[in-house]
Amino acid sequence: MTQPAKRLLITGFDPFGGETVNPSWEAVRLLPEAVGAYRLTKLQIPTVFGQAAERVLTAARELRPDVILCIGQAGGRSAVTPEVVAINLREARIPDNAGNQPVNVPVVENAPAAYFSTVPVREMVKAMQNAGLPAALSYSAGTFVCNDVLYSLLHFFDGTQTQVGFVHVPFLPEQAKDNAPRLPLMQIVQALTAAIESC
Ligand code: PCA
Repeated sequence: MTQPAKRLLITGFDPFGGETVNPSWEAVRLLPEAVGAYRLTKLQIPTVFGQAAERVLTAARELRPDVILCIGQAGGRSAVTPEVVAINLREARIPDNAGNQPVNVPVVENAPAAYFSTVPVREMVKAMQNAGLPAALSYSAGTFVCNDVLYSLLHFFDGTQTQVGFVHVPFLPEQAKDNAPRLPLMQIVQALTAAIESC
């Protein structure tokens, strides 16, 4: 078997907000080394404003990926949700893992208000649904570190061939309290696999 020719850099975050796991990294870890047309390079990034995007950019400079797909936890969501858009705003309800809690601060000074994701988000949703998994588009990545990473990368790679996307995933069953939505880890892994196959 020949190796897939295209390169995908895929990231997950460390736990934050008092959690002991982050389903994004747990799922990324379990993905195979190759999916569809892509050879995967996996990277765990810190839930820290600025630093997270810097880590991705450093890895991307070396790897020169065709696609960068960042995965993050969105507690309270019941579906796996590709993000349509990132906005130029940092506004944190809780501190990040370095204690930063910015309010009304731009991600990048004097830059556009928003960028659309450059991966095929609608095809990704369809592929996940066809695989029998809960998936939907999301029109807000929030204003915390996940949006920060997506905005920073879309700004940096704007006008280049490198495609950038972000997918939020639900809590794992062991994280979800009371009736909070949850999704078993293997279903998150299957959903991400289907999403990558459609990129
Ligand atoms: N989710 C957070 C940051 C890290 C993560 O996994 C967010 O949605 O911004």
